[in-house]
Amino acid sequence: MTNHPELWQFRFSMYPEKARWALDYKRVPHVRHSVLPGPHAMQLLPRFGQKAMPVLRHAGRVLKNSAEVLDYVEQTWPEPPLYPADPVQRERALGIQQWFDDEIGPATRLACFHEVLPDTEYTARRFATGMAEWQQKLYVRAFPGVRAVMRLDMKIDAASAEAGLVRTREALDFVARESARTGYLVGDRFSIADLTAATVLFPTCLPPEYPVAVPEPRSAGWQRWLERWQNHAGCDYVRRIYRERRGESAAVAD
Ligand SMILES: N[C@@H](CCC(=O)N[C@@H](CS)C(=O)NCC(=O)O)C(=O)O
Repeated sequence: MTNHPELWQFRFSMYPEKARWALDYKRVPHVRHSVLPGPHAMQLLPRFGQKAMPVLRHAGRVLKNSAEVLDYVEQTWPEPPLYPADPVQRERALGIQQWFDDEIGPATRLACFHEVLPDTEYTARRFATGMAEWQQKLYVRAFPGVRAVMRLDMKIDAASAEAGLVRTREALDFVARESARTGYLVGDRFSIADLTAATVLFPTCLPPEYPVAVPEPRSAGWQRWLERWQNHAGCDYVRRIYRERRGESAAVAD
């Protein structure tokens, strides 16, 4: 048994990356449990009554949503702060977090998945990053079934992907515009708003400091997706925030 916080995650995905980043930023030693799309439902549901991640367990508490996880992390390990001290700025930062969590994240994820899910071997191996070779091989074989469930679950089709593309552009425009004056989305310092925006946009801009290795060479679908956005000023912002603020892992097991 450990006293460290335990984080359940998909290694490759955006909302768990929010939680990892907050824990790393505050240098909180923690344990990560990595699962795969598909089998994750059986691992998470009986334990937590939900299958979406991140889930954080610590000191008898279970936090089940990235915003709740980040709030708990902020209250429990206040330094360095992710919430602005000024109440008006804090409200705005939390509002930006909510917009990215509830609207931009699901829409952009769906549009990106629409392009990358057909790349069976690549996408399966990317999801299974860090797992043993035999597990990766098995997962590649199971992936067509997993993909079908993902498409149904997230309602991924050409029309929803088109809408997701529009929202991705909207989000990139937003971060480019709002960060133009000070470099940050709220006030003149890094906050939860920047952490959330950069995280939700990492699969679109793929900053070099994104801490999970991705298989190379990248698949045609993902490459197409990345090339579509890489010259957008919003990606300059995402890359800069990662470069300056992402930092090193504080995990004791991953
Ligand atoms: N609003 C939630 C979204 C969580 C979410 O969509 N997590 C994805 C990974 S990025 C997940 O676990 N999906 C698997 C599932 O729902 O079965 C949050 O902020 O935590």
